[in-house]
Amino acid sequence: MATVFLALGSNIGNRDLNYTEAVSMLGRLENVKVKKESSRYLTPPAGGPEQEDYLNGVVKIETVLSPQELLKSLKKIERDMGREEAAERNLPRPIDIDIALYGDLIINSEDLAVPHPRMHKREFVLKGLAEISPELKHPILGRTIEELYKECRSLEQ
Ligand code: PH2
Ligand code: MG
Ligand code: MG
Repeated sequence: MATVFLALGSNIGNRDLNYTEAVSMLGRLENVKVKKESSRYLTPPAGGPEQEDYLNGVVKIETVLSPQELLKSLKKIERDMGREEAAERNLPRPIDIDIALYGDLIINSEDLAVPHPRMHKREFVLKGLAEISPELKHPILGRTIEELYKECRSLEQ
């Protein structure tokens, strides 16, 4: 059984409703248990064209699915919720579900990088993670989420 932290974001349509729907779809996945949810917060878009603010947050799950199996299920939820195959990165979307951390696994395959390669620089991921699990250590950087969050915040000010 692995503990996994998912970073969610919505910036099209009714963002809160999209987010709620995604969490309930996660909960209906076989072999996935939703354990905890951070608060949800609005954040300005990082990268990409001009677009709406994102509603972001973090969800902690437990699963026996492998990282690849989990990724497949997450992509299916994104598609089922109307996300289209994008030619470009960082386009607006009804829901984005990224694997931020999968236990302390380090994965660098063609379609999946875990820990999420930019999570330690993204306040919109660290904020939710710090709420749920401040003591958790980043498996590559060896630093706690709380440290990374504080550093990220101080760099932005
Ligand atoms: N996701 C992105 C790109 N930019 N900006 C914010 N604020 N929130 C996101 O979830 C986000 C983003 C790519 O997945
Ligand atoms: Mg993303
Ligand atoms: Mg994604």
